[in-house]
Amino acid sequence: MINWELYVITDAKLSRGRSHREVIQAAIAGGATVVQYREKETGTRRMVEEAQELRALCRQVSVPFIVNDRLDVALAVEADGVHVGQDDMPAKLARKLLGPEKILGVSATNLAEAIQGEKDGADYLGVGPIYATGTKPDAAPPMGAPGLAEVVRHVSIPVIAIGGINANNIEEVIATGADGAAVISAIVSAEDIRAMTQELLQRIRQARLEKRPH
Ligand code: TZP
Ligand code: MG
Repeated sequence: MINWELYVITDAKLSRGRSHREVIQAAIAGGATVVQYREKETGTRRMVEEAQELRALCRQVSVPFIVNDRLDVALAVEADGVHVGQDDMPAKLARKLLGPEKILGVSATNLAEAIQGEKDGADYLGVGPIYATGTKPDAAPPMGAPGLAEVVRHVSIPVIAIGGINANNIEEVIATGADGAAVISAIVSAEDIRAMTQELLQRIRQARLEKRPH
């Protein structure tokens, strides 16, 4: 069973000059439960090197390591899985190439995409953007917590919310019943990455406690 609570995604441009290693080490120290390597601008050779480094780091602490977009890189570094968006390798083909064991994540910007992703063999869905975000310029319009709650009600695989999530709204996100939150800027741009990760995780756990029927 994977703990999806706090899924941290890399972004070299937003990391204030800190290396992926430095960022992810601090995020893991703060309690990140899943790590995704996301790189849109680097050449393949460099991507493989960076992914290999993070792969090793995550393996040491048994944190699942997922590669964004690039199935080839994910396979090359023996990542735990790959995450594909609506313009990437189709989920069904990704599943076929990955085999049944590896983790397949699919992005969904609305309910129809979420339902389709589940049908196509996704192990989890990245659902969003929930709120406005500057991190992904081509992101779909934000669906808000109500849109997320609707997805949660209609799928049975884990739902990881993404987009504009920070310490001010993460409890609202988790209160929808989402299994976790995926965060880029609020963590990788934080002055103290470890402290911010700890704070987000603590807020997630608080929100889950409050949600539990008593
Ligand atoms: N997909 C939907 S929104 C988004 C992605 C990759 C960006 C999330 O970044 P941030 O900084 O946590 O808003
Ligand atoms: Mg993608």
